[in-house]
Amino acid sequence: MKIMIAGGDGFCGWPTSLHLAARGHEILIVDNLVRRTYDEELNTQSLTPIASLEERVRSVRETTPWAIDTLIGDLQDYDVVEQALRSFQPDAIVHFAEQRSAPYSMMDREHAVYTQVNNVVGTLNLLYGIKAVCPDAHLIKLGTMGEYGTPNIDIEEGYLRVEHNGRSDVLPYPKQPFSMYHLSKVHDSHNIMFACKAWGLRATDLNQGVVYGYQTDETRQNPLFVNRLDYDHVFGTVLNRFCAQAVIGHDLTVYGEGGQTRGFLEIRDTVRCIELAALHPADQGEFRVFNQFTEQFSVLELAKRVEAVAQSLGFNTKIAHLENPRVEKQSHYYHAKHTKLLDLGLEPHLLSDTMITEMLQEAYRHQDRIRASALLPTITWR
Ligand code: NAD
Ligand code: USQ
Repeated sequence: MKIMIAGGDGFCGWPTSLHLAARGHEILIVDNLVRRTYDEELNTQSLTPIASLEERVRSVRETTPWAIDTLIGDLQDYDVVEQALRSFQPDAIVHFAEQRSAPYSMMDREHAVYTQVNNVVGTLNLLYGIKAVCPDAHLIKLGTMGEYGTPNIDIEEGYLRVEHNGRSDVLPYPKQPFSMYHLSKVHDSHNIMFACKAWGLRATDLNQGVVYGYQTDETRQNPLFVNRLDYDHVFGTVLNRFCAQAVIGHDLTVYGEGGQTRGFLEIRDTVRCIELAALHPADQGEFRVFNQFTEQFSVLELAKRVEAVAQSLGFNTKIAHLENPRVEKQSHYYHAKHTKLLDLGLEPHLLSDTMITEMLQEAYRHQDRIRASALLPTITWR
């Protein structure tokens, strides 16, 4: 297949590009490299030293038979989107290219507006571009489990059967997102659903949980293929942050009670889920929703897992309960369905002590790159 990967220089996009290219698909990465400029803005960097996109792709060409091409451009610019679609004529478009940090979106008005404009306009341009150029192509869009929030009933995969005043219907599952960023994903979902209904496009919204880990079989093959690993309070996701904190003797930063429960998955399952969605496209006119995670944990459970493994390796690790900078329920019911990707053949890599050990060892190897002052949260929701 010809697969365009918007956001292919990012944390999920780069290993997905490698994974799909290694399976014989022809890849076009479209990315404006803005993730690298957020690092400059925030005075932080990936825990792992990463090559430039140019170096990454050059070394792919020099050392593998894989087909990866690049186009540096912004999805907010419709001409870029249309040019990419016209020249490449993709069978599938995987859309990762958004500002994805909840704290970044909550910094101030400017960052909230930037996040929502970047994400909503980029997705709208893609929808109009697909309609104009390749209406049969399958849009695989990264949504997020945080679109649903934490309702006191089971979370379904996208849709809920509702009985009301003696009638019943299957309706989009109610959305109660956690941040201005998560809201941008809700807006995207509505726009994509409308485009499928009105223009007959085909799309899969992958409501992904929190991703941990960073290596896949392909990123391990060459030091220039290594993936980024964020540990800072703005872009680091919780388990990856805990591993970085443990190796420099920083307390594990549990926000509030730590009863916040989320769906999680390892990056190796992210790339496989995208592949499964691409191999089994949505029907023409269908807006399909999968919940993309493999296990659910509370934040405190994760902190205890990391604490135990880190202590067994000789680190003096402790858990600290910080005042929660976010507005979220800290103790709540959480049960989200996630069977559709398993039905397509996903074989999950569940969180193991071996995995946590590897993460701690890797963080220890690069501990000189950890800036301790980037660990404590300074952005509040209030
Ligand atoms: P990331 O920030 O590492 O990667 C996003 C990439 O998109 C970056 O390379 C960035 O330069 C590019 N980009 C952003 N805006 C762009 C634009 N307007 N035009 C072109 N390129 C643009 O993020 P990630 O962690 O790889 O996340 C990828 C997607 O998956 C996001 O949509 C995110 O919401 C979703 N997601 C991520 C996680 C997670 O834990 N990382 C979990 C659930 C969902
Ligand atoms: N948390 C802590 N301590 C920390 C960091 C986070 O207790 O040091 C808590 C947060 O308060 C939250 C939970 O851990 O309750 C998850 O936070 P996170 O920063 O790991 O993840 P989140 O902000 O939800 O965002 C990440 C990605 C985002 C993606 C989302 C999936 O950055 O792109 O959409 O995970 S989900 O959470 O399912 O919506």
